[in-house]
Amino acid sequence: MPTTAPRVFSGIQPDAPAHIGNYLGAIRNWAREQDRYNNIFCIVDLHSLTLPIDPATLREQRLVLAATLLASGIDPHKSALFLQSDIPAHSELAWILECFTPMGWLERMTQFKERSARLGNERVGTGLFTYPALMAADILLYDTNVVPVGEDQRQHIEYTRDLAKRINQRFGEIFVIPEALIKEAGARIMGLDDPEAKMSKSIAASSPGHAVMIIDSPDDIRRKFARAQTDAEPAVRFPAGPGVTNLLEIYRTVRELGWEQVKEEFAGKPYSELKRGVAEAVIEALRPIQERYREIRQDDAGLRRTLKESAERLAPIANATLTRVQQAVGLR
Ligand code: AQP
Repeated sequence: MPTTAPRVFSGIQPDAPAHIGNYLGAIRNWAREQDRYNNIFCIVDLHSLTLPIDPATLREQRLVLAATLLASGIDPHKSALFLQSDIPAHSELAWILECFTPMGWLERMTQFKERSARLGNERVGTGLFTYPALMAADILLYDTNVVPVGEDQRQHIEYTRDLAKRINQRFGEIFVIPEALIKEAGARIMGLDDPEAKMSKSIAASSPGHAVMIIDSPDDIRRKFARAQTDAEPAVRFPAGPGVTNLLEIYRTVRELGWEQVKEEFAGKPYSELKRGVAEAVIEALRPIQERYREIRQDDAGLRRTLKESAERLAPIANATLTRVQQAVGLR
C-alpha cells in the first residue's frame, strides 16, 4: 500500500474470543480494505483490564485474538498488528488526554452507563470511566485518518474528535482529526439470547448462548442458533420481531445479500428453517478461518514475533506524537 494512503487505526479487546458481531462489524471489513489504507490494528489489552479478568485468561486471549485476526485475513505484510501494552506511549498520552477531558463528557458515554449499571458502581474500576481517553490516545498517537468500527463505537469516536479539536484550538495543530467508518451491513449484531442487547464478548463470558464465537465448533454454532430467541409467531413474517430481524441481518451480512432477497428466501418459512439456514451460512463462512487459525496456533512463538515486530515499527510514530503533545502542554 502506498505510504501516502490514508491511515487506518482500529482496536479490539482480548477479553474473550472474538464473536461474529466483531467479525461482521469490524474484522472482515479491516481485512478486505487493507489495500486501500495504511493499516494499524491493535489488540487493546490495557482496555481489557477495565473489567475483571484472570491474568492467565488475558495472556492466552491475546494470542487467540492475534491468531483469529491473522486467520481472518489481516496480512502482516500489509498491516501492523500489535499489542497495546507493548507501546507505553498509549498510557502516557491517555493520562494527558484525561486531564483535558471534562467529566461531563465521559459521564454521557452510553457504554460506561450500560456497563456500570450492569455491574454496579462499587464493582467497576475507574478505568472503565476513563476508557474513552485511552481509546482516543490509541487513535490520535498514529495521526489516524479513518477508524473502521461497529456502530457501538460511534460515540467514542465523536468524543475523540471533539477532544482533538479542543486541544488543537488551544495549542495549535497537534492532532489529525479522525473519521469513523461504519458500514451499514453488520454494524450492530445483537445477542442471540437477547436481541435488545448488542452482541458482546463480556456478556458472552457469563451467558455462552449470547454469542457465536469465530472459533466455535460447527456443533456449538448449530446449538446456539437453534436456541436463539425469536418470537411467538410460528413462521417468518414481516415486519419481523427483533430476534428474527437479527437472524436475518446475520444471514444477509454473511451471504452479502440485499434485504429483498433475504425476505423472499425466508418469508413464511418456519423459524427452525431460518435458524438452520443462518447456522450453515455462518459455519461455511468461518470454516476457512478456523482451519487457518489452527495452523497459526501451531507456532505461538512466530505469532509473538509478528506482534513484537509491528510494535517495534510503530513505537517511533507513537513516541513522536507523544513528544509533540508533551512539548505543547509544557512537559518538555
Ligand atoms: N455486536 C456487534 N456488532 C457489530 N460490531 C461490533 N463490534 C463489537 N460488537 C459488535 C465491533 O468490534 C470491534 C471490537 O470491539 P470490542 O473489542 O469492544 O468488542 P465487544 O464485543 O464490544 O467487546 P466487549 O469487551 O464485550 O465490550 P462491550 O461489553 O462494550 O460490548 C469494534 O469495532 C466494535 O465496534
